[in-house]
Amino acid sequence: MRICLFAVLSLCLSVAAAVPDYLPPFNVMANGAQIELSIGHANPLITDWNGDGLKDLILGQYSSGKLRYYENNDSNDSPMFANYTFMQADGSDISLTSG
Ligand SMILES: [Ca+2]
Repeated sequence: MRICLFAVLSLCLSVAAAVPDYLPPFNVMANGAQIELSIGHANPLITDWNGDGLKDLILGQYSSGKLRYYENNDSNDSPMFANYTFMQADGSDISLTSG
């Protein structure tokens, strides 16, 4: 019985340890201003898109289904994003339909 109780307690502790600790919400800035979307439903992705070691921001926007690319020009601890460009494929803006 002790072994079973120990196993249950160990499982509970490991589950509690797996609970993520989130930061409070904050505004993300680009080029000195808060990033705004004309319609909400943003889908952010943080990744080093251009391979320079700095994590960039890719933001899907609901209106027109385009993908914004914000290059990080500072550091991973204190990212600084410039104005966005729309991501392209074969010379055209990528546009994803909703639904
Ligand atoms: Ca980068």
